[in-house]
Amino acid sequence: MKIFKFISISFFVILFSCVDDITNLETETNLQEITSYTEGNLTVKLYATTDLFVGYNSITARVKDSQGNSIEGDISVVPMMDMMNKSHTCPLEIEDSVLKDGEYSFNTVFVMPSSEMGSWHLDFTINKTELSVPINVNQPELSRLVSFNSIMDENTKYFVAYIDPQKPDVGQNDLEIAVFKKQTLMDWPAVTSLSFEVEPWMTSMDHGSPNNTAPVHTSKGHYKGTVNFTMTGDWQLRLTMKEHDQVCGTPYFDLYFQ
Ligand SMILES: [Cu+2]
Repeated sequence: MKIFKFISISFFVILFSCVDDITNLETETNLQEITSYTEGNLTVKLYATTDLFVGYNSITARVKDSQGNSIEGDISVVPMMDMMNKSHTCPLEIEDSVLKDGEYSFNTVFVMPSSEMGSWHLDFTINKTELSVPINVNQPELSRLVSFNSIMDENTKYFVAYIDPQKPDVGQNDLEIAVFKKQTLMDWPAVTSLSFEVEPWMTSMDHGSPNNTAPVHTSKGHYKGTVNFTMTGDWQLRLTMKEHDQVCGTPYFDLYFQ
């Protein structure tokens, strides 16, 4: 969410300095163009800080008409994956349903990579016009999403997404994760009632670190805490996830920094 705010503020500042300078927009916000898609009179360009990946992604869409004018009005988005015998969506966070200066930002957690198994598209409805933008979702080298069935209830499938630290370093780091569950193929709500324990572990040297703060729920399935790394190298961020004080899973994320 921090990134989301940063991007929104950056856009606001830049829009007043140079309305249509995409080069500037990209350099000042670290955003890169992910894809550009035109259908009929509308062009949708998608921006993010990295290529889209399996995990928590913050995406900004810019919508223009064929003359290059920014589009205003209503907008909605649904991420969809078409697979052999089914289609499904994934967790989605939207703050608004209107375009501001032709822009619309949202967060989504892609739960699978694009592959022969299935392909992703973002289905926009812009002032009643429907537009399906094909996208590519990569599997990152270090996993940023862990999914598992609850130990407590086999029918509950959780998705734990890594958000922060984006750039881990020696010392105290802000820690943020977000948790969702798969209710149906089309419904992936945030899970707000969990508690956690955290233990960073250096596997190669077999030690942990002191002074960590377990992440607690802040809002909409986001949990924040702190993590303390005592040296550079390879760390495992080990979490113990609890429902009503009963362990329901032990997701972990591998980190590496020099
Ligand atoms: Cu899929």
